Amino acid sequence: MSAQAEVGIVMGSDSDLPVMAEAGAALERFGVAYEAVIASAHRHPEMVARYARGAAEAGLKVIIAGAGGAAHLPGVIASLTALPVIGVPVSTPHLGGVDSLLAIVQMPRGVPVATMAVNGAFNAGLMAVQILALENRGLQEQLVRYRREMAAQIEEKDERLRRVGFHRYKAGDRVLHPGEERPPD
Ligand code: AIR
Repeated sequence: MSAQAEVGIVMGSDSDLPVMAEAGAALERFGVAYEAVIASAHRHPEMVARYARGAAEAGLKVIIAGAGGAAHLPGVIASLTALPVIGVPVSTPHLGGVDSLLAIVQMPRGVPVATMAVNGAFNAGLMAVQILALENRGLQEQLVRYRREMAAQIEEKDERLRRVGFHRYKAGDRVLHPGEERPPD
């Protein structure tokens, strides 16, 4: 039997999946059980309402909601549950996700949504872990290790840059200018 989900990842469409899967990846990294749901605030508002109203009783502790365009999903969910809601603005072809960002971030006083960067689903997962870690020592320790690993990576990159020099530093870490050849290692 799979573990009781602590985090619900809700998305407005299956087209949001490639972005929202990153939230799942972050939760998996920390061993947090989650469920993923497709439920559009506009195309199936009843389903969204049912899910949000039943979320706390179902054992969820945090909801991550991602949508693009007129992205009302996180706000609507936040209006129907007292669980913390983390919003992920998903990028869009016409307006690049600024539309999603503004739709999610400008919540009225009284109904907050913790809004991430455009396509910031990985950070949404991390934020959920940080919330759960308030009551979970094991997660706190994992978060400390995660930060240490990040810092160690930066030190490694810095060391490599100093060693090989500005022009030979590569390994996919630096974006080449158009027409620029990658120098040999
Ligand atoms: N969306 C779905 N219902 C309401 C909204 N705002 C969003 C989805 C997706 C975008 O519309 O979250 O980012 C396009 O959806 P689709 O299904 O047309 O690809």
